[in-house]
Amino acid sequence: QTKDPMMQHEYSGWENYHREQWSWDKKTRGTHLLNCTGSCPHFVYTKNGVVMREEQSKDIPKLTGVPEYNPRGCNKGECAVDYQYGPHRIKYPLIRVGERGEGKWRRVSWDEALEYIANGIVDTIKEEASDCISVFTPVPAVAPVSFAAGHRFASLIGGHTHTFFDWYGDHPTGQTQVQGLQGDTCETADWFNGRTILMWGANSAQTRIPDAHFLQEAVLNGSKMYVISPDFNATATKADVFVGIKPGTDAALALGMVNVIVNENLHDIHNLKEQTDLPFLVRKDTKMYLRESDVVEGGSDAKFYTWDTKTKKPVLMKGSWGEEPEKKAKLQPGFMGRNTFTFPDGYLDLGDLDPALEGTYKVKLANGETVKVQPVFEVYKPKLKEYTPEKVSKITGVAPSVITQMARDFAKNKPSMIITGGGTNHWYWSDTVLRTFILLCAVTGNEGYNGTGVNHYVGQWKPTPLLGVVKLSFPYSPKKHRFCQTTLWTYYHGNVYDAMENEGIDTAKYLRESIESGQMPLYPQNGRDPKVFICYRGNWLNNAKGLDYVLRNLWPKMNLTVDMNFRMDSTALYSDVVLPSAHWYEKTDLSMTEEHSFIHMTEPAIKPMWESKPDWEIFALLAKKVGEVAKKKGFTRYFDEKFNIARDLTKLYDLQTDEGKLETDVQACQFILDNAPQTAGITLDMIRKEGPQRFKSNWTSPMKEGVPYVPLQNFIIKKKPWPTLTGREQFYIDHATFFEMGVELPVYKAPVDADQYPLRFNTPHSRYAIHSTWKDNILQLRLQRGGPMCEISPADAKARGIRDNDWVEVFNDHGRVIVRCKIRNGEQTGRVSMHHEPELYMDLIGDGSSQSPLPVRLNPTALVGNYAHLKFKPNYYGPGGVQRDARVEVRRYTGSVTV
Ligand code: MGD
Ligand code: MD1
Ligand code: SF4
Repeated sequence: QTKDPMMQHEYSGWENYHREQWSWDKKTRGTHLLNCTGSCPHFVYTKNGVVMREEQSKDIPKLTGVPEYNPRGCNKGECAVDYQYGPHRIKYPLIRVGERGEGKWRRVSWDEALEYIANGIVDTIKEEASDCISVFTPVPAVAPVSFAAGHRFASLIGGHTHTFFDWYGDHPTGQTQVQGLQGDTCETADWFNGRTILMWGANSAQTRIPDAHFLQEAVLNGSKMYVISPDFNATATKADVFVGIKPGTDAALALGMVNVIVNENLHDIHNLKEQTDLPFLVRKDTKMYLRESDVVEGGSDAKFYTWDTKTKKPVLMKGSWGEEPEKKAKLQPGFMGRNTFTFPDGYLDLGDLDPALEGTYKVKLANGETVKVQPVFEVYKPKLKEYTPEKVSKITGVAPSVITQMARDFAKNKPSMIITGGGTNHWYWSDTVLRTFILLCAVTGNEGYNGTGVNHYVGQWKPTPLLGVVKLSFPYSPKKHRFCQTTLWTYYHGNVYDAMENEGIDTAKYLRESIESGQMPLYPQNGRDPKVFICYRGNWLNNAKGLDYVLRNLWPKMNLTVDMNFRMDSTALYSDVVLPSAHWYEKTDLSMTEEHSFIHMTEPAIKPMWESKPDWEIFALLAKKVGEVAKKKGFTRYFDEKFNIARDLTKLYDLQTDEGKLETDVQACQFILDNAPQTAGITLDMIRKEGPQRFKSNWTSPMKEGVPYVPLQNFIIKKKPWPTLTGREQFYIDHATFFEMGVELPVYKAPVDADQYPLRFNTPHSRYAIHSTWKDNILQLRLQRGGPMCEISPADAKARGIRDNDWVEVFNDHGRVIVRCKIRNGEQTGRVSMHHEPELYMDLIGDGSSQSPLPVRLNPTALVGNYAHLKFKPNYYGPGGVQRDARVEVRRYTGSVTV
């Protein structure tokens, strides 16, 4: 027997090196505060004041009957510490000395930098107006305290802040149209409960890394997963069936499935009658809903009828917009079109009523006229009949047998769910796509129960304790705050050419109507230009569609651009002043996501490095400096007529910190927890000691102990009205713009072909970066080709004489970007994808990013703001950033590049 020669060895000196690596003198809580949808709790280990490593905390409480969330993390998060110590770190305040984007800086003191910014702010208020000042900072679910810092500041000076959920293309516009909600989804543990799972336009194995295991576990447990995507993506490798669809044709596929389901009588008639507007009557003469005001003198124009098959009479449906709950709703939650939660349970119950879904009836109007009316379903039937599997197959490229099988599985092998993502949500007509997905669920009764629903995880959009975040962000109330709709702002001030005339759509006309009638807000008002732009926690120039228009037309309008960051990203590079922000392991903040139902925190493992400071502190210091500069300039007070507020800049610091009660980020965290019912009773200390805490309540369903959260139970199970015009899931929208666009009902609209180029341009999310973050991380770069690239099919490459790894130019009339080319078998012919795009600072050629060939395209349906639940509220309704509807050409690039 051989003896281990090392047995007797005493570890000392260098041999102890690795063992020492695994020891620490401090362990703190940490997470990564960016829009990755993960929100993974970590522990951070520190020794002698140096952060050694991070590791998943593995202490999310377990739910019952489903696999656990632990451990949660991804390849990027485990490199977070690199941004503390890496070469990217911004160490000191900087003021630009060269041209914007040139990268020439002067190191300055905090005092000088703040004075520079404060001068710009005070001069702008004095010479222009406070609404010329913009603050862009996204996603309150991630770091709500940092988020609130800039919103609070903007609120107090009368500036405006930007929407982001819509601008990022993440807002589920179709869900707001049908359900009157900003959105709500099941937490990902519930994926395990789906028996039929349609992974539709999302690539969870790559973009929901901490949660992808639930899908594989579901499949192992007998569930059937379809992956519907044009490319054979990472998630498709785990699918039972891969459905290779033509880009942008998903609505046709969904309607083909509905067609099969209805033809085979697999539809859930009770659900349609009780929960949807499909039995509501529509006038044949005007195509408008039959309203009480049509039938009764002095009747409401927001109460609607159905045809009762028992009494053979039109009967008013309960719960519509024209009805007030007995107990009046005090609060209007930001995620709902109206507050219907104070209606009693069971309000939508049909009782003896049997609404007709089909037929044509006659109704006598108040003016004595008799008109023909039909239920919405009857109006819809001829359209639905067009979507035969054979016809849909021609549009989508999916075989009729697959469409039929998928439809049967979805209707019969229940519970069934759709998981959807950017692949279907980033299109011009993504609203109609989502309406068809919701229809599929409503038609089969797959909503409101575990394992069901259309689940949309595009963006980390859900700050569950919303009230606390709102109170911290808007001290005068959100009603006294200027919210700027970012897509519209960029389109308008960037003077973007969208080429939509080629599609017969006059965007300018709809835009003018929307702005002039106050349906969508445009800031600054009174024809002024934006002058000051403060950006932090977001890389606006990297996520800006229409980048070339932005740099050419919008950016030069700014007298002052400021970025606060711990790394030099594209926006920082093009700024006048850059302020060093503390890293996630150097400050206190909270984190949450729609992907799970827990709140947790990050806290300082070490003090902010170099001269960096937490965002909360930076805005407090800026508030103080603005007060000082205002005094020096003798301009301290102004009257904000819009909100009737007398503003005094010398009081700004006291207001920003609420007289010292909100001086630190720790106080601000606790303020949020204390001021929302979902987190009442939870303290920061509890999170620190016990780990992530489950929300006490939630948005559209109750929380049940041990059970994964699913949304919509207040409507489906408790039968309260939906927050829409009709009080139901509303598929018919009788608004002029919807008629003009031909989308009063959910139909298939072909992707936009306004650009006369052969290839569709797809810009999905990368496995090796979270948006622009980590694109520059050496370890992530080593896991791939090491730089920006696009991917095309072998056939497209061959046709263009392109070899693997060639430099290519991806271009159209809007702009170009130059990257290397990867030839990928899994890519569909006719499309080019770019997962890894260059940032402006990567400077390969010196111009362009993936946003250069993408104009900003506003869909007129999202400019509507005068239709009951379709109205502007920040991140609730407004035009989205359309980033898939562009066509490009790719050709070899033979000029010189700097690598
Ligand atoms: P994408 O990656 O844009 O969306 O991530 P996802 O929701 O997964 O696209 C998903 C798939 O849809 C791709 O395979 C794409 O080719 C396909 N697709 C494209 N066009 C179509 C189409 O017309 N029809 C169908 N059916 N499929 C199509 C985005 C999500 O990821 C978001 S929004 C955020 S905020 C997070 N970002 C992020 C990240 O940047 N990096 C990583 N690693 N994870 C992330 N998670 C989140
Ligand atoms: P964002 O994140 O927020 O700028 O971009 C998100 C955006 O890309 C999103 S969510 C979507 S879905 C979108 N997708 C998309 C697409 O698929 N295709 C196309 N063509 N366009 C698209 N457009 C949008 P990013 O890039 O990670 O930048 C975050 C920056 O914030 C810094 N940072 C911090 N800064 C401060 N002050 N404090 C912090 O705590 C902090 N944490 C991160 C970070 O360094 C980075 O520069
Ligand atoms: Fe961090 Fe997000 Fe990755 Fe989770 S998914 S480890 S929070 S970067």
